[in-house]
Amino acid sequence: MDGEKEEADMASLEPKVAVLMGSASDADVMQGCRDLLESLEIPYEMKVLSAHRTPDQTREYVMSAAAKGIEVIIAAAGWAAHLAGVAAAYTTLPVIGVPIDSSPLHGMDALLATVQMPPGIPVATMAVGSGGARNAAIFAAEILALKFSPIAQRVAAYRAEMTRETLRKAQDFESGK
Ligand code: RP5
Repeated sequence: MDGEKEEADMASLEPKVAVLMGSASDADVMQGCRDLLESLEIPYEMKVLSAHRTPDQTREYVMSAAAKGIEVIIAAAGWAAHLAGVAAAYTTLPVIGVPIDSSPLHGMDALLATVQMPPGIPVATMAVGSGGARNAAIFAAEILALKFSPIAQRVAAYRAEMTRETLRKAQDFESGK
């Protein structure tokens, strides 16, 4: 993409990432995902859609996502978490899955349901819970960074800051502060 078009595209407020959650009750776990998308200045929209409870609406949303400018889908769900897999079935956009630890099995059920996709329909599955939610935002940013250089710069800056912060904490610990 040439520089001018890239800038114009980035300036648009149209969402580039869709964050789907199986229930509004997943919102707290997904807060870190939202925070990071915002700090990386990535336009996104959130939708509560369930593979099991609102399958028609889920299908309709995912099938129309690419046409309205969505480039990456993040899908978070708990229990028998089929949301990411169902989303991946209805689009060739990259789908990032976040298994939510909302069930009595603490997310092990959601992890297996999200990661164990049959050959041909991949879901890029993150860690269970809030750590995975944060990584989903970073992974989405890394995908978009291939196309939008301002996002690539922000991802690199985020990584550099994390390294600085980690070294600072290590130094404090090692010097007994
Ligand atoms: C899943 O069931 C949702 O993703 C959520 O993690 C879990 C519980 O949903 P609620 O019963 O709280 O709506 O589909």
